[in-house]
Amino acid sequence: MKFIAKLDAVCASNQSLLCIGLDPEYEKLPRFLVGKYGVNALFEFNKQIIDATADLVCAYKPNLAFYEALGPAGLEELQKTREYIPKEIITLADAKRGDLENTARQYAKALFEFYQFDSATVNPLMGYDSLAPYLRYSDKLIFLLCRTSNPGARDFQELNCEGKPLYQHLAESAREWNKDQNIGLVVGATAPRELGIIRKTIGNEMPILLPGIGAQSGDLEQSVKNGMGANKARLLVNVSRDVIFASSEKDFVQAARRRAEHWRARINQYRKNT
Ligand code: NUP
Repeated sequence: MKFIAKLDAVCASNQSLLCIGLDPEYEKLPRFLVGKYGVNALFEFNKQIIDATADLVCAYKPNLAFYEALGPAGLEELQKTREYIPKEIITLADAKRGDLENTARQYAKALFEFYQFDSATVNPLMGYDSLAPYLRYSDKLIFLLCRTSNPGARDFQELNCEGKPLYQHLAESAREWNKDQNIGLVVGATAPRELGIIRKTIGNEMPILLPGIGAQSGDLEQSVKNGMGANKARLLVNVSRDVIFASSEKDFVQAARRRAEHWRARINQYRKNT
């Protein structure tokens, strides 16, 4: 199934644009879980979060850093997590890869064939040939970093190049390269104005991954308004820490579900009112 069809189906069935970031920083995991499971607490934690929220989300986004930090044992936790995510829900590897063509082919193979993620984040700085290996997977999708949520996004992404900011050039190229509907963009909720410009540039079809809600204090209302595409969707609103670390006590699962319900409801309220 093509990525876009799977995304539309799950957004409709769960009535949700919420993507939960599975970033299980080892030091922040509930102590009682680590005491019982050791390194395997990563998967145990994710499993309980997934069980409690699978009806509230359109996607889960593990950021590979939190798994790689623990070496091979962490990668096993990543694999188990990917395999545990219900098959109708989008899986997104936040890996921000970007490299030469032959190297990129191996990254794509790892993410799409070995781990079998539906999508991944990719850094487009090295240009089209560095993206081509991922684009050969016509059922998968890559989200290109375009205007990121961090303060340093201004250092390069907003530089004026031939009369337009760099992020706009990126958005124009993404649109041009998107022959198989397998490109999306990453735009931070901390930059809702730029998000509006980017949505206008790419049109309504292309999905946008929107991180920066919750811990990074992005503007949800303006971002939903400016970022939605076709069917008031095609926007994946990521929240990681604010959901998964809502509590570090025995009630962490219930607390995570409450935060996920809160974000889904707010997103849907802004969708309705736009
Ligand atoms: O621009 C970006 N900003 C961002 O926060 C691109 C990203 N991929 N992310 C990732 O989204 C970040 O690395 C982390 O995995 C997640 C945001 O987490 P939180 O701030 O909601 O906890």
